[in-house]
Amino acid sequence: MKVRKFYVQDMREGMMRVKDELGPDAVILESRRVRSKGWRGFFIPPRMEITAAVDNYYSRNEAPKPPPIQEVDRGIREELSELRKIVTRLVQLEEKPAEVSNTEHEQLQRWRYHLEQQEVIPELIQELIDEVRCFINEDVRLPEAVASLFLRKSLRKRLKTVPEKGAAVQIFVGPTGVGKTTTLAKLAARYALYQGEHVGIITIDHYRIGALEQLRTYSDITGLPLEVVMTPKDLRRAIEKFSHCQRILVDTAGRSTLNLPHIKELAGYLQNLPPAETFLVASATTKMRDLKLITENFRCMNYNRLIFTKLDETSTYGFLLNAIHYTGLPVIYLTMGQSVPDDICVADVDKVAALILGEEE
Ligand SMILES: Nc1nc2c(ncn2[C@@H]2O[C@H](COP(=O)(O)OP(=O)(O)OP(=O)(O)O)[C@@H](O)[C@H]2O)c(=O)[nH]1
Ligand SMILES: [Mg+2]
Repeated sequence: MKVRKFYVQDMREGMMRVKDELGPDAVILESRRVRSKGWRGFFIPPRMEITAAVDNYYSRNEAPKPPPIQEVDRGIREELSELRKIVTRLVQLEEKPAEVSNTEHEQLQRWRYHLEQQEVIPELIQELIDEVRCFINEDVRLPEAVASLFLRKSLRKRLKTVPEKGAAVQIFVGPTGVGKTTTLAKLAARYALYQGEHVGIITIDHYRIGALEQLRTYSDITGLPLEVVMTPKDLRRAIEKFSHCQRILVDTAGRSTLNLPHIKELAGYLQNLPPAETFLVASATTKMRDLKLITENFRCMNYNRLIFTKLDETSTYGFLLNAIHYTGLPVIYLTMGQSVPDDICVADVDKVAALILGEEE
């Protein structure tokens, strides 16, 4: 600390000198009026004595010394070594996805748990977690909102949907009671009422009591023509008959997933038809293991799109991802209620991802 006394006329001059000579950090410790010593003191007015002090004082010629060059060098070397460690770690993570360990990052653990609750199959959960593990680790902490973008991105990459453009002939196949006829009625109304298309309906369901009445009721309400066919030949003829329609919707009888002969018999109807969109209709309430069986056993129907019904009856949505994974096919429609024609929407990747991530209200 440096302490100095200043003799000045008044406080204003004193302050200026203190700041000027000791710098802006100086503080005034004491100020008082004093007379000059000797006989002159009687003839001139008393002056002001100011005592001021400052810490870390350097005179103008005495600037603080820069740290020695070796010290700067050491600092840079330490920072470089730290950077090298981070780069090496990132490269390792990139090359080899880490195995699941007991010390899995807490954020990854939460996502794993969430995906399990959504009944995503274990192999897909592992793929997703391994993929995002590169970005989420103990060294690099990201805010939850940013980190979850990586999971969303990985999820989106695995989801497939398709725009509603639609072929002229659309066929609905799938297990019993999943909502094939109801979905057909919803789409028939949508095409005819909202898009102003000419629509013809054909059914080859003459097995179940009441099936025909159900479809006839929809046909009467909407005024759309209905054809009932008994043989594969009849079906081709009916399609021919509706050739003036922009849309021909074909309902089929629900078949038990385990009854392969029945499924194959139905597949026989679908040979030699004009190019068609064939929808595999499945309920969101289907057990995970059964879903795989359905996708396999109905393969002989050559379905090329997926429709999921009864989303209003579940709160787990992993099946959407699982079904796309099992089949490699896109989901086109989702239905979420019994109301015709309202309870249906075109599936889109963001919506499906939001459902699986639990972000959809
Ligand atoms: N909650 C709910 N129920 C639905 C949905 N879609 C259809 N249903 C109901 O599911 C039941 C069966 O529907 P259908 O359309 O007859 O099913 P299907 O697949 O044609 O049945 P089969 O022809 O016997 O194989 C009916 O009670 C429908 O109202 C949906 O999205 N949500
Ligand atoms: Mg039906």
